[in-house]
Amino acid sequence: MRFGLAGFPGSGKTTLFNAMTGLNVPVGYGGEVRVGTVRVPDPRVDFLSRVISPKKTTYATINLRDVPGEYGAGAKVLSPGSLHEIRDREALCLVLRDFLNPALEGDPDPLGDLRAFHDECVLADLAVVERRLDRARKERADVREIDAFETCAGALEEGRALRVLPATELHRGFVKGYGLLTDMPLLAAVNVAEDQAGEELSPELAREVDQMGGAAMVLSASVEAEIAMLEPDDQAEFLEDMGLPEPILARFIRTAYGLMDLISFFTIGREDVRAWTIKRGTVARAAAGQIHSDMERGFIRAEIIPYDVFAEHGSEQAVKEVGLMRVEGKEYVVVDGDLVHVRFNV
Ligand SMILES: Nc1nc2c(ncn2[C@@H]2O[C@H](COP(=O)(O)OP(=O)(O)O)[C@@H](O)[C@H]2O)c(=O)[nH]1
Ligand SMILES: [Mg+2]
Repeated sequence: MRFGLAGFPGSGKTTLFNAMTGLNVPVGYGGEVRVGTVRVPDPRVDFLSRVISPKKTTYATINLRDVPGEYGAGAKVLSPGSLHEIRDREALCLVLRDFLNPALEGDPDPLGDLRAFHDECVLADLAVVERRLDRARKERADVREIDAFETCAGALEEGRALRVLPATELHRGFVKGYGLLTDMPLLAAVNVAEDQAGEELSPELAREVDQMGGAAMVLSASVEAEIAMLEPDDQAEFLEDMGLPEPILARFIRTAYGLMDLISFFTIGREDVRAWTIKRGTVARAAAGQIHSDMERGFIRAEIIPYDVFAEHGSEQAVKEVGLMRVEGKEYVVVDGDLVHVRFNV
C-alpha cells in the first residue's frame, strides 16, 4: 500500500514519518521527498513462518512518502509540486496541525486546513477531468468513458469528493490511472499537542471528514516519535502513562485497513511464506492476479485452507488428511486469513 503524507508546512508530516518508519530524518520545513517502507506486523505470518521455516518470509508492507508541503499562491494553498508528488499514491494521509507551532503565526485550525486541502484537491481533479473530457469528446471516445468523466465533473463542481460516489454512479474503470486525489482513500491525522495525545476527535472534524468519505485519527506526532525511539519494554510503559492503547504504526495500519476494507491472505511453501493484501470481496481469480498475472490468466482453481484450520492441525498434509482443504473456483470470495494455493495453466 503506497501512502502519501500530505499537509501544510509545519503540520508534522516528517515527525509522523519518523514515528512510523523509525527513521530519524530532520524535521523543519521543506527538505526533500522521503520514502520509507514499514512492515505490517501480523502474528499469523509469524506463526506460519515458524512452523514452515521457509527460506523467505514476506510481510505486507506500507510505503510512505513524506512530501514537503510548500505553500502555493496563498496562505492555504499547496504548491502544484506538492500535489503532484502524491498523485501516484494509492491513499492519502493528510496531517492536520492542531498544536501551537512557535514557528508559525496564528492558532491551529485543523478544520480550516482540512477544507482548504479538500478544495484544492477538488480544483486539481477538475482540471484533470476537464482536460480528459475535452480530448475524449474530440476523439469520439467510448460514450461510457465520456459519461464517467461527466459524472466526475458534475460531482467536483458541487465540491464533492469522487470517493463518496458509489460504484453504481461512477464507472471507476475509466477514471483509474489519472491519480484523481479526491478519489483516493483519505486518512486525516489530527496532530495534537503532547498533553492531548489521548484525546478524542472533535465532532466537527469527524463530521467533515465523514462527508469527504474519509476516516480520521487523533495523534501527537512528537509523542509518537519519542515512543518509536524507545526500547520495547519502555515503550509499553510510556504508552500506558500517556493513556495510549498502542504505538502509532499499529493504530495507523488498523485504521487504514478499516478505511479501505483490506484483508490479508497468505501463500505458503518451502521457498516463502507471504502475506498479500486485497480488498474484502475480491474473488479468487483476481487475488491470484496479485501474485502473478499468469495465475490470473491461466486460473484453474484455488485450494483453500482457513488460517485457523491450519493453526489447529499444524501442516498442509494434516489438514488434507482430515479433509478440511477446500477446492474453490474463480468466483470464490477470498476470506481474511485464507491460505491460498492457486492451480493454473498457461
Ligand atoms: N508540540 C508539537 N510539535 C510538533 C508535533 N508534531 C510536529 N511538531 C513540531 O512541528 C515542527 C514541524 O514539524 P515537521 O514534522 O517538520 O512538519 P512538516 O513540515 O509537516 O514535515 C517541528 O518543530 C516539530 O518538532 C506535535 O505533535 N506537537
Ligand atoms: Mg517535513
